Amino acid sequence: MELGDKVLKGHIRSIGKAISCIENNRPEKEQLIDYLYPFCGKAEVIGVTGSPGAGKSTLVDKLIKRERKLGKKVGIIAVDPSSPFSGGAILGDRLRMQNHASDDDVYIRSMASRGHLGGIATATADAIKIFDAAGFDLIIIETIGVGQTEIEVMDLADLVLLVLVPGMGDEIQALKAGIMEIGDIYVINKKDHDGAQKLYAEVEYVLNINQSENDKEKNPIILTSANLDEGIDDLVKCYRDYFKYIRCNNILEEKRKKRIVNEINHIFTEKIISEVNQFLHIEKKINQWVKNILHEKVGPYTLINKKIEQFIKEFKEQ
Ligand SMILES: Nc1nc2c(ncn2[C@@H]2O[C@H](COP(=O)(O)OP(=O)(O)O)[C@@H](O)[C@H]2O)c(=O)[nH]1
Ligand SMILES: [Mg+2]
Repeated sequence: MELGDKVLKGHIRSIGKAISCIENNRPEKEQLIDYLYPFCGKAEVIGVTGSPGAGKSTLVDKLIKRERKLGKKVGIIAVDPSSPFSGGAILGDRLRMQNHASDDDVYIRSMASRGHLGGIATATADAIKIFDAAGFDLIIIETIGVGQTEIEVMDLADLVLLVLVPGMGDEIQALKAGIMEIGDIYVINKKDHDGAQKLYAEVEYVLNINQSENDKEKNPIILTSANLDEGIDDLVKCYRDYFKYIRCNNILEEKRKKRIVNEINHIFTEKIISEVNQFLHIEKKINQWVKNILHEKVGPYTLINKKIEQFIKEFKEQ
């Protein structure tokens, strides 16, 4: 497979082409992903999430710098679930990461929500495989905001940095709303702003009350000033240690297994639904069903159960 082979060689334009192929859900997508699959599993995946303006892109830029010094190839996927196009926010991100524009071992790709059949999380999962097979050592996924889709996207990472900043007010709301739980390492950025220490204490407090007595490994909290390049070495050391810890304790293995379960569920559900839709010609029938429910007051459960029964009967007779 020509495109697949070029991706395996790390050919940048082919990586771009391969990602476009999954974004547009081209027919050759499945073959491409499965061709690359045996070469996946080596890359480490870090997720970076937090409110817009928290400094995620600035931070990622500094992380790229550190990883490049160690000779690592770094791929960045900027995911914007809220926007149908790769718009302004992502352009800004590119600007903040432009220090690496001429470096062939850094590749930044943005993905918007437009037209992803199985959802943007599935498309991101495939993009990760492309980077992985192409020999990128580290893949960083940055989401634009924090919401349900972002949480799904963060499930794809081996380790998640949750970036919080003082004075935004919504941070403590986020802690309460359970968004906190998606973080493995808590980064309090803009430590040059007032309130950073106070936020540190609050985060520590919330983490303490949420952790059980026997939870030995605490989630680290790191203070940074991304634009001043402060605290970044601490952060890098912290996630390196964290990777070691999750590798040794089988946590990484379990995370990856859970991810495969999600992936199977996603692909399976999507395919079954599409098969059933085709077999039943649901598109053609749905108006009649609406009439049944609206005018004849047939309950939706009764109607759908009856249709499924019919479907199974017809299917068996086939
Ligand atoms: N004062 C201060 N500003 C920062 C810091 N980190 C980032 N910024 C600024 O915050 C703004 C938003 O940063 P950006 O990286 O785009 O945030 P993102 O939306 O989370 O990706 C930019 O103007 C950055 O220069 C920091 O540690 N301290
Ligand atoms: Mg950003």
